[in-house]
Amino acid sequence: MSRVFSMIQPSGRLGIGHYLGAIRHWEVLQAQEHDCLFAIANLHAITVPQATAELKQHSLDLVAFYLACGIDPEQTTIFMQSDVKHHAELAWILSCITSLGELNRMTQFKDKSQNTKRERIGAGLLFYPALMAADILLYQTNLVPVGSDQKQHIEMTRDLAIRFNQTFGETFVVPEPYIADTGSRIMALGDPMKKMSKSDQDSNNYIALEDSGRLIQKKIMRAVTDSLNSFCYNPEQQKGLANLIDLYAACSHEDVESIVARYSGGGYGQFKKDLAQMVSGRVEEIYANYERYRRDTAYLKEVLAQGAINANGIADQTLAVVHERVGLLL
Ligand code: AQP
Repeated sequence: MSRVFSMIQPSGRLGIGHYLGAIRHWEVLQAQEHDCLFAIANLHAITVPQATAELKQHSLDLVAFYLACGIDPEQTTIFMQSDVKHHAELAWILSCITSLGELNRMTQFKDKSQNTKRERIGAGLLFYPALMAADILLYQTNLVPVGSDQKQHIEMTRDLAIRFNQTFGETFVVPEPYIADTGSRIMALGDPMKKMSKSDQDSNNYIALEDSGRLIQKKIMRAVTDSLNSFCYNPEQQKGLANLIDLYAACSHEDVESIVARYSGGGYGQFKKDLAQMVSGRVEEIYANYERYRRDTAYLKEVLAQGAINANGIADQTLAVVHERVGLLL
């Protein structure tokens, strides 16, 4: 049985990208009876400014969405990152064996800091990958199911685990990324050059799991394609269409070739209509479950309390070994 760990930031409204890139794989791994831990990454969320009340709301929303997507607290540990203090402590220890050069090379850091003056960029944003490495290594994780944007961070986590083990003695399991072939990078509907993100200022760029069927239909019908009017999968020249085909493939579990074979020869309109219907069907199903769970705040807090007990139990053991290895104990 492998240990599986992943998390999502409560930094906005959850979108179809998070579901297809991450959560639906969590459910599959849970069904395969792996030992799964899925967290709410609230310490990561504050690497960029968050409004206090919204952060609290989004954190509970996310728990309800995990449950709505089929993550079962009877089988899986669901917890709030800040409820396990060891994340911050291990992040500090790992940051001491991380170079500034490595941190500066991270593309997520470059993307998120590019429009901010250097003196105003929070150090937490730069140290994000050290915290992420701590999150994963604390639980002796074997597999990390994520979207492809997180690949570089997982590689750095592996490097840090290997470096720590070589310096201080065998301590951490070196984790493997689990990145699916389809749906691991859903792009913005209005700008297929950038990833679909929950913090996008333009809500037409993403499909939120809270969007109504009508709104989803409107967004997909307006999604950027091209004027070639040739239905084929060509991510180089027809990025917008390729993104919608990826979305279709991930939602339907169908391969790209058979989707292209079905729609080739026709325009994009019917394809977009069918895609909208499929996406809205899945989103509405999740949202109906979500509403049911979200009404019961006491239950959500109970799930988190139990999750914190389980997670702290594992984290205690790892951190005790880390202290011993580094020499933080007398
Ligand atoms: N567009 C996407 N396609 C596929 N997978 C995605 N993920 C995020 N966006 C897509 C995956 O979802 C998991 C959780 O992501 P996160 O919220 O912790 O961080 P993020 O990747 O930075 O997501 P956002 O929406 O872009 O957040 P903001 O806007 O707050 O920065 C990860 O596994 C991620 O790969």
